[in-house]
Amino acid sequence: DQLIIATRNSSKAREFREMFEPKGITIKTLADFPEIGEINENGTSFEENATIKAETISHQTNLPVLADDSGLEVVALDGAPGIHSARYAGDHDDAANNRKLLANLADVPAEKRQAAFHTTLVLLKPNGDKLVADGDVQGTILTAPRGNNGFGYDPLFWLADQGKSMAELTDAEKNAISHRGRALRNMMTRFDDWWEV
Ligand code: ITT
Repeated sequence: DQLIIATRNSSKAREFREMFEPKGITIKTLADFPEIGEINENGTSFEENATIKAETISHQTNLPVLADDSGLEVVALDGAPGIHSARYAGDHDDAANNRKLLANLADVPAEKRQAAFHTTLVLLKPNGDKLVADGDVQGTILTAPRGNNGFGYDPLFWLADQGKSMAELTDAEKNAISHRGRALRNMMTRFDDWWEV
């Protein structure tokens, strides 16, 4: 059995691989399909964007596809960067995105820096059968980066319960509490029945 993970983000791909390979499913990523070009994620929600990615790739490969659309929602910024998280500062540049986030929150005090990571997963078969799952994790935005693991906004995302930033967690620790881990476990409760039919 094969499943394409619809991502060019190698950190995301690694987080997913750890969940599916134990089921005997062969994971492919977009790195295995260089002919698939840039996908225009022009939807207005996480689910729409994940569905656009999954449909485009499933049509081109005739294989089942799992697409993830995720992002950071900051309360004091009315939910920004949200679906624009990857290109918040223009290009897809994590360091520039983090600098812009810190600058936009410069005057926001500690008690008003609540944020959440969100993931919507869309799993799509070539016949159009679709499975959707969501996951969130709550935290606050630091005033300076901490930690070197993870990716994206992880160094700025503080987890009070852990006493660590998301970038100070190992992959396994992050999977256990993250938006993506939660969405994936939510999906997995329905996956086996869905996959067999
Ligand atoms: P693909 O579309 O190829 O999967 P991407 O990185 O562009 O890769 P998204 O469109 O879902 O993925 O954008 C998500 C952005 O949100 C990502 O670039 C990060 O900046 C941020 N993000 C998502 N999940 C994150 C996580 O677990 N930790 C830190 N930042 C995250």
